Amino acid sequence: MDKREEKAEMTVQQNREFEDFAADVERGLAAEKKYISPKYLYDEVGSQLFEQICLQPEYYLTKTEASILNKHAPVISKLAGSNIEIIELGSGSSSKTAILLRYLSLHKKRIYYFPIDISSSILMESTRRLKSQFPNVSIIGIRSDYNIGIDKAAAAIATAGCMSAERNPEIPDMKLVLFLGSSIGNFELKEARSLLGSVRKKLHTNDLLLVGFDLQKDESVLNAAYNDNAGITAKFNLNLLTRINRELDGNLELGKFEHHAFYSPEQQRMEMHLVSKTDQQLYIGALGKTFSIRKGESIHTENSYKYTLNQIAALADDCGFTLGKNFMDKNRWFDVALLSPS
Ligand code: AVJ
Repeated sequence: MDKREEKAEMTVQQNREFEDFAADVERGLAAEKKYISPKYLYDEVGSQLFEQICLQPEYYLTKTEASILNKHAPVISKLAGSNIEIIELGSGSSSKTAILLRYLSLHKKRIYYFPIDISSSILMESTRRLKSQFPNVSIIGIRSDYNIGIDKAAAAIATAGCMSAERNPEIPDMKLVLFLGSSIGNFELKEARSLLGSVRKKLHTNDLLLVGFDLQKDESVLNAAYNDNAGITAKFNLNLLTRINRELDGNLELGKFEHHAFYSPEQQRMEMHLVSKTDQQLYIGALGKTFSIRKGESIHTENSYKYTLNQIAALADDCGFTLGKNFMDKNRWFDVALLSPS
């Protein structure tokens, strides 16, 4: 592709993303219970805010998962072959993957790493950092959401596999798929099954899947994690309105909404909402439409399901995986589940 074609390609993709966002916002704001998919929280600013959330004292998830990976990296590394392809869904800053790469790169001959993320800015930043940190690892970033990302990674692997066979005989002998951070918690059980099911179809007997699950725990711990004192989670949630204003020419006033996050024991999930403080009209220029919202009515922006070990085992089983190991912290707040094709 030359520069001009590259640009044209770019525009086509950006157009499609704009259309998707506009259509999803239209559907979500017209619904009886207003909602917008959490994937739209991650524009450039949103992705940076999420990185800040991970540093907040109340947000135990990232720290706990990192400590689990630090502790068990040797075992995980031993299970992997000597030439390995790592595919990560929703790689973000890749900071937790760096823990594994640090260990794997000492012991493995050849490592390909395909980080997949929806945010191009964070993907470019993290691939640049990782390339200098791990010069021996081949890193190919894929900007995409999960479903399309898996296919793109599989295609890239096919090409990379050919390239590596030409240059050296070390053809990767296994895939390690990473789905960390409890991002799986954003999905309804049905969607989680379909996502893991489609990952399963891409894997062979010797491949492995690591999935980070946030576990059920005391409600006060959960509520604090999504209502940090510094107000970063609130900013992260409200930034969705800024994104709508910028990308869809909206007139939404951030001061007229409130961040609301709470644990629902019935649904076994954290819910995040933007609650309207007044009766108001929401005008979206790109749609040429106005949506009414009442005082106290909310736009539901995220679910974050919390799992039990039994639910994890059942999910693995439903998707054609055998649950090999639950790597957990002492408190049993978080689980990194190791799954292999049954
Ligand atoms: C990235 C989906 C795992 O649900 O905990 C953090 C996103 N939302 N604080 C989560 C999030 C509010 C996060 N995941």
